[in-house]
Amino acid sequence: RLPHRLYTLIFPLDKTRVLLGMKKRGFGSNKFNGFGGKVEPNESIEQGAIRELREESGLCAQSVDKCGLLFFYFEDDPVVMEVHVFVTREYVGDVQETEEMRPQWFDIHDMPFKQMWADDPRWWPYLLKGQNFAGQFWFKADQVTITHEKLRAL
Ligand code: 6U4
Ligand code: NA
Ligand code: NA
Repeated sequence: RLPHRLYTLIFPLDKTRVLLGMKKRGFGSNKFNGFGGKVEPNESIEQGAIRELREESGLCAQSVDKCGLLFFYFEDDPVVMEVHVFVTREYVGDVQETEEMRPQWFDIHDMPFKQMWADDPRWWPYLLKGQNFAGQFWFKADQVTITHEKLRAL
């Protein structure tokens, strides 16, 4: 079994919109995405999602809902990214730009998929329907091309 590394990915929602962040540096830079990062050794996965959201957007989530589990394989990297996906509808605080992310609200039905990871349009419909999902995506080293995928509702 390949080594896995734990990550979170969290999407703040209101009635019609989702808050995404333009990633300004590091892995996935110049893409819009939810907020998230590596889970630290001293925290639960849920705590990691809440912490990353606060660090990257300024929002403090008061509750989160698990919605998906994604595994990403890159042809040049033996470490599998295990990404736990959440939504939150209850949060306080003011949205602020950070060193890592420039936040922007988008209509949930008009997503900037051309500027997002290539897997996102595949599972976003499940998230919108409130249908939990699990997926595996195999990427080429270019981090753009998906060579193989498995995706199902849970
Ligand atoms: P550092 O700079 O080490 O603190 P950290 O914020 O912990 O980084 P980061 O930002 O590199 O971690 O985490 C990657 C983020 O990108 C996680 O939220 C998961 C997300 N992600 C990675 N591959 C993805 C993909 N194919 N599709 C997607 N999100 C992905 O939608
Ligand atoms: Na991050
Ligand atoms: Na981090």
